[in-house]
Amino acid sequence: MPANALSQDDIHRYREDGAACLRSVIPMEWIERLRSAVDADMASPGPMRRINTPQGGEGLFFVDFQLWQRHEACRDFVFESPAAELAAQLMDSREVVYYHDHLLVKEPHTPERTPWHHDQPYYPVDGRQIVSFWLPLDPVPRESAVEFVRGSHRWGRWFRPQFFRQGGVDMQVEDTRLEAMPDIEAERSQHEFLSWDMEPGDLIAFHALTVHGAPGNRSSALRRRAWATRWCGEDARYAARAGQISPPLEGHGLRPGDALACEMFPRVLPR
Ligand SMILES: O=C(O)CCC(=O)C(=O)O
Repeated sequence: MPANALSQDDIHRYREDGAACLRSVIPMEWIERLRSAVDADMASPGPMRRINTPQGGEGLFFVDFQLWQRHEACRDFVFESPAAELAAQLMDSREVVYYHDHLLVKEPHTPERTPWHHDQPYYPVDGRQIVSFWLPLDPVPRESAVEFVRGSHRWGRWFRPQFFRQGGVDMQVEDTRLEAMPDIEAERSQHEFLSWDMEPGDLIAFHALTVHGAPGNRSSALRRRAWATRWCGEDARYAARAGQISPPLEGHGLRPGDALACEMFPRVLPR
């Protein structure tokens, strides 16, 4: 059995439900290094940083991308932590390519929700082997945790991506597959939802088509720093998308149909 072996139940939950909380899979040394990197990033953000709190609003909903390119701890996490091996098992892929990362910080007293969405329509990537790891660096009680619509990655539907800034502005994308996101709040009784109380060291693995959203952080004391990393398997291919993508990663030189591995999207496994 490989080091960092997941249970069959965890793997089954991820594949069936589209989201699974993996307990105590990331050692605390990583969490401590990542906390320092995240705080350094917030003090000196990258070029794609976004503030999703309206000017003068309470709290702070801070978003940034590609920390692995600027912070050693994040880069080391990609290449040396247990994460890639977890991704390989969940996706049932020998190869793992690191696609990108996304920092989402909600400071205490931040009312802004993360709108309901799923991730793949934001990406110029086709394929079923795309897993995200939502890694909280602070304890996260369920009332400020991300919620997932159980099984929605198997609906066979693609929903129009929206920017997270409140008001939900649609991104400009031309794709006949895309439909408007249903009003998940109004449909609550029709779905089953998954969410968890989490401690540092736990992570949520979720499929790129699983519908999810998150409340604000109403806590008066607890920060909610979460670093989401995105990993692809053998079947992922670069895809042409007409219009906006997020994050807007360009300059990789890929053409539609290409396997992803390149300098911007490094192959992490096999090592
Ligand atoms: O942290 C959040 O509020 C949402 C996370 C999310 O949407 C994602 O990682 O795709």
